[in-house]
Amino acid sequence: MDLKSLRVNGKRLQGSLEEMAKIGATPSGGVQRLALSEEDKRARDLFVMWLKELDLGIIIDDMGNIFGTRPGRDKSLSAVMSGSHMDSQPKGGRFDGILGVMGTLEALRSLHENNIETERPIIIVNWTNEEGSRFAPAMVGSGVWTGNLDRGWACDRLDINGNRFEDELIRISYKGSLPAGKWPVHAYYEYHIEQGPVLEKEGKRIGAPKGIFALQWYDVYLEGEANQVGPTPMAGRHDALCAAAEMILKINELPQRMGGNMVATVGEIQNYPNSRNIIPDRVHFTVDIRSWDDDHALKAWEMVWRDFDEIATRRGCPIKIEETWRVEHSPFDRKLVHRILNIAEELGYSGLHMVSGAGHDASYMNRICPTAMIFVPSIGGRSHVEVENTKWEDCEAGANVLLHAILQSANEK
Ligand code: HGY
Ligand code: MN
Ligand code: MN
Repeated sequence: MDLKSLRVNGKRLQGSLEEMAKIGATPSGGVQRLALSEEDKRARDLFVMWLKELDLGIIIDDMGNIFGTRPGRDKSLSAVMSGSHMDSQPKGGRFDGILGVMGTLEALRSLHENNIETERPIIIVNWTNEEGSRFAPAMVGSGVWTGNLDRGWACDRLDINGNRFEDELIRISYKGSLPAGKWPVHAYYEYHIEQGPVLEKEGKRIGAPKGIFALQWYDVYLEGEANQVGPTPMAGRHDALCAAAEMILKINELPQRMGGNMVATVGEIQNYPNSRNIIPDRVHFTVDIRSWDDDHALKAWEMVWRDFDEIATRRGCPIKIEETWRVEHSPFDRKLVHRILNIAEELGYSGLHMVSGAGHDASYMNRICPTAMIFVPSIGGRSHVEVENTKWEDCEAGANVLLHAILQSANEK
């Protein structure tokens, strides 16, 4: 068969995505498939069933990462890997992460039904807890597998209800016996929605990010003094929520103060005791700072930390800060990035060289092997929301680019 004419089955890909979107479906058309939840388990079970239909070897490691292995003609050659994640945000979309897993599955289904053998083995992967929403930080499965996160530390991570990561993994029966740890990888591709407005604005169908921003996550804890709101004068209060409010605005102003290509967000906050007639005495909030330039992001944090210290002192609210996660920026493999742009052109799709502001498991894979990503447009640039959407024809186009990128890498010596 002329491999160049090979294409995925767009309808079958759509069917798989629609099937997965039923798992954890929310009333407004999104999904809730939090890492290691019942919904995550059901998606994993369905994924493993689909892998078995393709006679793939199944590996589940002790971080719950699921691998499907397809042998190549030359067993001595290292594998080409491709995949993403199936866990979602609390009110997430039907494409984030799952598109990359289903896109790789569709590529493997296309190879399988056409009896196409490759020189190299091909491995599909579903990484555990990419989102980091239930269990911070993000990318825990790939982080441990690539040796960038400590297994014990990861296993002890707690969700907001005090559930422990490893206990939840055992509860959903996805703690495999094989210790998560990297093996030689020839190339890693991750297919993903852009999660931003650029491709749609530029009218391009395929994005080839040159890399991913540096990501920094901090957890800030403030202590104040609770009291009855009525008799307590304003002067002398130690209101933890007011201290947090000043700090949150400092985060929002940070990119403008720092200049350059940066974003900074406070996305999560807990306020205690959270009663309308008690002055708050404990607040926890998260900080997410991203920039293409690692030093720029670090300098930003140093500057805003000084502001926090001044606010905490002035308001008499002792502060504790944890650096929860830091991933340096990832410049992807230039050869693979250009391969993706060339394939897009050969297949008649417009392409765009860009950057990724969203974090992906590819950040960690990029540290151990040549890595590149394939993006398709997010309608309205929206993601991590229930209205997240991508045109089916774009899903199919991205999967075709992925299929040929995998094929080219799997047939090179
Ligand atoms: O945070 C991110 O960008 C990804 O969704 N984990
Ligand atoms: Mn994702
Ligand atoms: Mn995400």
